[in-house]
Amino acid sequence: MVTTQDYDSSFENKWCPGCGNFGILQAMKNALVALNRSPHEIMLFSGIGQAAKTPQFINCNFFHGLHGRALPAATGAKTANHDLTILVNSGDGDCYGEGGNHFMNAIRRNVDITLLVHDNKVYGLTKGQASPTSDLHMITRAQPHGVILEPFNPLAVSLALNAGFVARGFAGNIDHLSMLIQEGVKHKGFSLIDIMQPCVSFNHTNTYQWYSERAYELTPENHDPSDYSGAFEKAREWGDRIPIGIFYQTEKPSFTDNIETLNREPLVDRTYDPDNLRTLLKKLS
Ligand SMILES: Cc1ncc(C[n+]2csc(CCOP(=O)(O)OP(=O)(O)O)c2C)c(N)n1
Ligand code: SF4
Repeated sequence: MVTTQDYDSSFENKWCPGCGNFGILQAMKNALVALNRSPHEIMLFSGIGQAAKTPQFINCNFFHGLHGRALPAATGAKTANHDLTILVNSGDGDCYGEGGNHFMNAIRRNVDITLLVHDNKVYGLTKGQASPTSDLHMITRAQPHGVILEPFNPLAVSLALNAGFVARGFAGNIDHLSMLIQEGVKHKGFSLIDIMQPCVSFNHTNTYQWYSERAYELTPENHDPSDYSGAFEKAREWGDRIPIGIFYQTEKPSFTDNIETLNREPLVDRTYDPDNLRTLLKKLS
């Protein structure tokens, strides 16, 4: 029987007290326990940033790579060992800015991984510059006259790219977020969970109170997750009311299903005969 203690790590945590990342960390642990997955079955990937430090605080396999580059590394690992349950922790800057190209192409490949974007709408680690999801006119230390760029809408973009699982959670609603993570992990194919994450040090607009006053849950009464057009409508809703939950879900073959040589036992479990490689290299020389 797996417990949350199995996932406790001994690394010292330096996140600011009250940071939304703590809620996401707890929701992840709760979800993995509810799924009854053991730490050795899980691998986490991240790039750079406060969000990207998350894998250090969970006791399981992890790979901490370059800024914006978690998804290609995760794709490689899933390709080599599709028995692993892979989750990616990324910031809004890391994923939609520096890693924007990888974000789009991971969706197109439909790699069977769960992407958690800790969306605090600022660059937290580098002390509060605007990020791709910062709201228009938001004032930051580096944008004292307000942000002049239109915000990136990750849910609408992933829907446009035909992502099979598109969801939004809130770091202040741990049980709901844990449910979303469980559904994302169970979904076969790429899953995006964009998470509203208060940054108590550098984002004084989108606070816990601000989100709590606006967030409402998608339920079977107000939304059907198989309704593609309805999902777009919900993805564009941002203001006095902000939906959280599963916006869209549809199953289709994943990246490893689509490649015949990968569509059996994982590559890591296969035996390797160096003579085959020598023969191939001879043929090519
Ligand atoms: C290629 C590259 N560009 C810029 C940086 C500097 N840098 C490190 S963390 C960071 C911001 C991270 O913000 P975000 O991804 O939103 O995560 P958060 O810290 O808010 O969780 C930046 C710009 C870097 N390390 N590498
Ligand atoms: S700067 Fe913001 S994102 Fe980083 S640990 Fe502090 S509250 Fe969290």
